[in-house]
This record gives sequence, C-alpha cells and structure tokens, in this order.
Amino acid sequence: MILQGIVLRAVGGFYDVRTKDGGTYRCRARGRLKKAKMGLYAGDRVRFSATAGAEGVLEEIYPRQTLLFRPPVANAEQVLLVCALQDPPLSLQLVDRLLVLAASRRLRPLVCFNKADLPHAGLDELLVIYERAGYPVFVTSAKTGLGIAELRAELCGRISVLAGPSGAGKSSLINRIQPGLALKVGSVSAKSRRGRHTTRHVELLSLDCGGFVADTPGFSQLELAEITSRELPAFFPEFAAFAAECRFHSCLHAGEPDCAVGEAVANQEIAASRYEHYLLFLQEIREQERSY
Ligand SMILES: Nc1nc2c(ncn2[C@@H]2O[C@H](COP(=O)(O)OP(=O)(O)OP(=O)(O)O)[C@@H](O)[C@H]2O)c(=O)[nH]1
Ligand SMILES: [Mg+2]
Ligand SMILES: [Zn+2]
Repeated sequence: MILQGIVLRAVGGFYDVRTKDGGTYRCRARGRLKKAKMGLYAGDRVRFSATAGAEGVLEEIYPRQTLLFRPPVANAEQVLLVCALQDPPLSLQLVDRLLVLAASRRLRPLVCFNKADLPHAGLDELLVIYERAGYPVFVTSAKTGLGIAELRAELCGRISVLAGPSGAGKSSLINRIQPGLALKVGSVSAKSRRGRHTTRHVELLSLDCGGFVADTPGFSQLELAEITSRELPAFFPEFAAFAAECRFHSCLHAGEPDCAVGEAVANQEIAASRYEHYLLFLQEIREQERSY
C-alpha cells in the first residue's frame, strides 16, 4: 500500500513518518534515495510503501518549500521567536538578529515575549516597536497560561520552528500548548553554569489542532553569513514604505543624503533600536564582504 506522510524524526538510519490519519510508520530509505544524496530531514513530505506492521520503505521525497540546516528542518513555514521579558535578560539585538535570519530563509517570523508573570518593565514600548514593524507579537506566560490560546491558534495547521535564547521558555510553552508531551525543561541558573546545550536530535512534535512544532535551542549560528548588504534592508519590513522615498535607489540608509529611512528614524516613525541594530548588522556584513 502506497501512503504519504511527513518525516517526524530520524532514528539510527530509520525515519518515523506520520500520515494524515495520525498513523506512524518506521521507514527505511530505498537505496536510490540514499544515492541521490539529497538528505532526509524532519519535515520532509514523502511517499512510502507500507509493509507489515507499522513499517515502510520510503520511495520519494517531495520538493521542499524551505530547508533550515541549524536546526535541520524541512518545510518550516514560520519561526516563533521566543524571548523572556526577564530571566534571562531580554536582548533586543538578539531578537532583531533572529528576525533577520528568519526573513532571509523565507520564513514568517512571529515574536513571543514570555514570562510575563515575572516583574518586567517597558512592555508597552516593545509592543509599539514590534507591532509597528509589522510582526505578530504575543505576550505569554508558560507559568500562568496567559496568551497560550492565542499562540496555539497561530501554530495550528503549520510547521513552526521555535527559536530563542536558552532558558526563554520554548519547551515550557510547547508543553502548555500541547499538554502530554512532557518536554524536558531546564532551570536558567543551571544552564548558565553549564552553557547552552545544543539539540542534535531534531524532532517534529504534532499538535492536536493540526500542524507541527520543532523545539530546538534555536539558530545556533547567528552570523549573518549568507546575507549581502544589498539584501539587508528588505529584512527590516518597516523600512520599505520610507525607502521608496530615498534619493538614491540603491540607498543603504547609512548616512546617504536625502535618506527617507534616516528621516523616519529622526521623526520616531522607525524605532531607534531597530535602526541601530540595522546599522550594526550592515557593518558586520560589510566587514565579511571586504574579507572575501
Ligand atoms: N516564571 C516563569 N518561568 C518560566 C516561564 N516559562 C518557562 N519558565 C522557566 O524557565 C526555565 C527555562 O525554561 P525552558 O522551557 O527549559 O526554556 P527553553 O527555552 O526551552 O531553554 P533551552 O531548551 O535551553 O533552549 C524553566 O525553569 C522554566 O520553568 C514563564 O512563563 N514564567
Ligand atoms: Mg528547551
Ligand atoms: Zn535611505
């Protein structure tokens, strides 16, 4: 019997494949698939022949919409960027860097400020910055359940990757969104002593409402290595409306004359922190470009 499904995880040369009706089959790959060397990742949509029991043989991998290497996930549609309002301290530079990385991989970015139950300051300002920049923003507490229903609604029916600093509460949020998974949750202080641990074992977790999430320690590679200085402005969506008014078509918004983006920053129509991070990333990318 020929079936279709999605790869949940790779386990020692086998692949667990989930079909639409919720069955899971442990499959091996046909030799010619291995020879084609296109790899097989969690998230790959496949065709397989089901054999006895819940086993099967993979026959075909369907073309991928997206592919991430760190973490290795195919066909992800969106990245949920999770950071804590407090503990570990919030870094907007990291938020903006992850938003640029998500956009550069053609993934829809969502922003989630977690641990809203802890004392925090400046939330209203954060909402203004990120909502005005055009991102869907969620304020949550995995502890009290605040904002969980709204977040779940946004994850249903899609493949999402969670990213963000260690200790932000990614696994805790998934446990809240989909009770019963019992993902391991760590303590923040223990982590800073040990340092980040990297998830090698990537797995898609299925949601009862449809869709999948990949819990990962986030993008482990945070250099903007594959992005050119030309491309960077497009990854700041709120620049677009102003950039059209810059004197130079090729304006990089870094001090050129009659730069409408610079003017919008001066008029507080674009958040100062976003622009500051843009300039920082631009400088990083230019240094890489010079060293080629
Ligand atoms: N007060 C409070 N604590 C939380 C919340 N969410 C998570 N925590 C705690 O924060 C710590 C880290 O949570 P995890 O879910 O392991 O964080 P993570 O983002 O998955 O971390 P890594 O797996 O290392 O990337 C744990 O002690 C959680 O109990 C929250 O909303 N409020
Ligand atoms: Mg975790
Ligand atoms: Zn400009």
